[in-house]
Amino acid sequence: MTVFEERLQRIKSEKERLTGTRNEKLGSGDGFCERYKLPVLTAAHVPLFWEYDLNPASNPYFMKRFGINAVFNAGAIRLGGKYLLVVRVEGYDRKSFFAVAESDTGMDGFQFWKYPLEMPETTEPDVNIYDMRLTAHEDGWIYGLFCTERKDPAAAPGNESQAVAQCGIARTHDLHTWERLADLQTPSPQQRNVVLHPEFIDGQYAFYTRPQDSFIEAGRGGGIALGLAPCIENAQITRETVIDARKYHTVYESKNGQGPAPIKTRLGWLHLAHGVRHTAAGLRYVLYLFMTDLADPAKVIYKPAGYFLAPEGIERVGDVSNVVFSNGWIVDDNGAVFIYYGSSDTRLHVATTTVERLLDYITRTPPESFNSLSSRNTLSGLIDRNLAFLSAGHMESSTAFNIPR
Ligand code: M1P
Repeated sequence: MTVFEERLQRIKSEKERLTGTRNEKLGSGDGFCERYKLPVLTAAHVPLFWEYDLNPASNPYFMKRFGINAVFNAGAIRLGGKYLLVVRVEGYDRKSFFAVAESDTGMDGFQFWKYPLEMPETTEPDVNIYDMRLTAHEDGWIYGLFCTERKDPAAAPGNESQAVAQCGIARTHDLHTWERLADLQTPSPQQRNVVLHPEFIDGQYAFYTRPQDSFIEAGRGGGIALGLAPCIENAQITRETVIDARKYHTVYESKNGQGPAPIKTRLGWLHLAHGVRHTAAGLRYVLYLFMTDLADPAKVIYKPAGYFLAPEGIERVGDVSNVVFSNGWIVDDNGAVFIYYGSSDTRLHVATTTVERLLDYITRTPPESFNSLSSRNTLSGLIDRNLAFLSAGHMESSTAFNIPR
């Protein structure tokens, strides 16, 4: 057997095993959602015919000719009975592009479409594009908003890192054919994590933005803001109102960003977001939830303290370690929710829950109290109520809970 034949056979069967493996729920967790043993997509899931030249004459060693480094942060939508993800795929060359993967279950069996997605450009070509948020808007289009990154024209000579991030906008009906619109204009010098609200507000298109001073740091900016634009074709926001600000000593102290488009529920708009804080080991990204008023989407009405989902186990390690990031979720007709999240800018996972469970979480988890004493008192309140409940004989025997005297 030639090197080509041996490697082809081995890699082919590894891929078949990977895509054919069913996912399994992990242990009891915290009750907010179920997490799964396997990522739903990794770099190893891309089709063989993307990375390898299949002709033994031009690829005798069966080498990769276009290596894929990572597959992560995905926009998500349910369409034609399928769970569809618009995934951020990053090559060995560091460039990201989008590719659609579909599954019948939403938890496993994701298969990439034949070609990566072809995103048209504006007159100012993108250098790097990533993190698409999909919104099925009430105007009838499906919008994909994403980050478009270009070198900062104001960068000093020799500075090859200074970049400008802005919000690219494209629309489609089927995820196959895309119409690119002008990039969003806002008063902020940088924009990432921009998301289109699914309904008009005051007859205008509504965007969640993240005003930001520089490419990485929020600077004087930061916080999740809401801004309105009269049209989408040349969308321009003149005022960004911060609705969920950064705050000292919280999990979103350094910066935060809207995740996918919010879900409309009977109690309010349910938002998933990421919060970032500095640690001695670098930045730590976690996911949190908050809810805004149906009548006034700029008003936060519930916001549990702390994180909803933080990186665990293997999720903590990758190209940018200690990161979970979500820009896609799907709600089924039966209220099941599929949350897709990237870990450490390397792979993509799913967590499942239901709208009712999230409403319970958001309304019954204590809000942030901003200092240790109040936090300790919140916990004491729960202990008091539990002990009173047990001593009233509502549960078998308090000894079963190992309560010290
Ligand atoms: O590397 C972590 C994340 O960093 C960015 O998010 P933010 O703008 O909030 O810092 C994005 O590049 C995101 O893709 C990435 O996962």
